[in-house]
Amino acid sequence: SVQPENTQTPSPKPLPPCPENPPGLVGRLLIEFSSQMTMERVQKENPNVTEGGRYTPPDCRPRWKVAIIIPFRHRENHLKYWLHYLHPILRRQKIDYGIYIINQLGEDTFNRAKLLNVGYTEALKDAEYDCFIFSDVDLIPMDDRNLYHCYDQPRHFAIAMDKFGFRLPYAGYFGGVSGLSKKQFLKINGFPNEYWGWGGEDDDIYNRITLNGMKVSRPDVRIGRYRMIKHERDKHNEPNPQRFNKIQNTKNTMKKDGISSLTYRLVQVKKYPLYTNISVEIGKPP
Ligand code: UD2
Ligand code: MN
Repeated sequence: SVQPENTQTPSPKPLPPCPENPPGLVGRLLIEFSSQMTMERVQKENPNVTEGGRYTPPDCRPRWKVAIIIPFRHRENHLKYWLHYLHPILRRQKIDYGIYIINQLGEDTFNRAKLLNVGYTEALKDAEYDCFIFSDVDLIPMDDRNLYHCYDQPRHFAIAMDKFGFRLPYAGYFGGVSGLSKKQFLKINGFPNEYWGWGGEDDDIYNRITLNGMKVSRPDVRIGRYRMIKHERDKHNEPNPQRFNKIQNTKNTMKKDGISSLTYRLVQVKKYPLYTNISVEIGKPP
């Protein structure tokens, strides 16, 4: 008689958890912006990234599912460098991640923190992320030991930037690149929506963290080094004259202004090979 064929597919071998210190890291990196960059080149360099800028390590079970959120308008050239440098770094770090570019439509005043709230919301519609890293499009880490995942406390990654002489500019500085777990983000009601124009929103976020009984965690100063691509102040992102007043009032404003009060109009979600672009209308200052 004929043996019935075994049609069951064998269940895949469970992968080991990804190592806490990934062995493929290289440490200090050479970062420069003088050679010209094209998206075609960056795509060729990163064949393992899947549509929408998603990646998961093939050989281990990642500890975090990380959404990387980038506030954006008219910075296409910076984005190419960011993708060129970050995809390989994140791959070596053995992180499960997705890249989300949050593009503010129109020419009204820029609002970085509100775009970051939009990114949090939209990324969660795409996958079950438990960690959110918020990065300027022009900031490149100079050391891949600066691990892009979440920590026991809200994380500030960009602590030693070239433009500040590789030092923290002040103790409560939280700008550039930061990361919060979903739980930490919700605990502070997300970020403020009411900072239009340049400045202050990062200090408000710092206040939210400390006022909610958390403290900021940071890498070693030799590792948390960054280069910022040199740029002029953008149009429609003038310094916000209200910022000094507003950061005095975080305690009163944070409960009502945040992820709980976020409104916006989603116009388009488009998955490119190396990132997901989310175009939104977020209104204008009152
Ligand atoms: C600093 C902080 C930044 C933020 C900002 C004040 C550093 C390195 N970063 O950045 O985190 O707190 O001050 O708001 O100190 N953007 C666009 N298009 C625009 C305007 C801004 O894409 O027209 C995005 C882009 O991702 C940019 C980010 O917003 O990197 C911050 O704006 P910036 O680079 O002009 O401000 P900067 O370098 O002073
Ligand atoms: Mn910048």
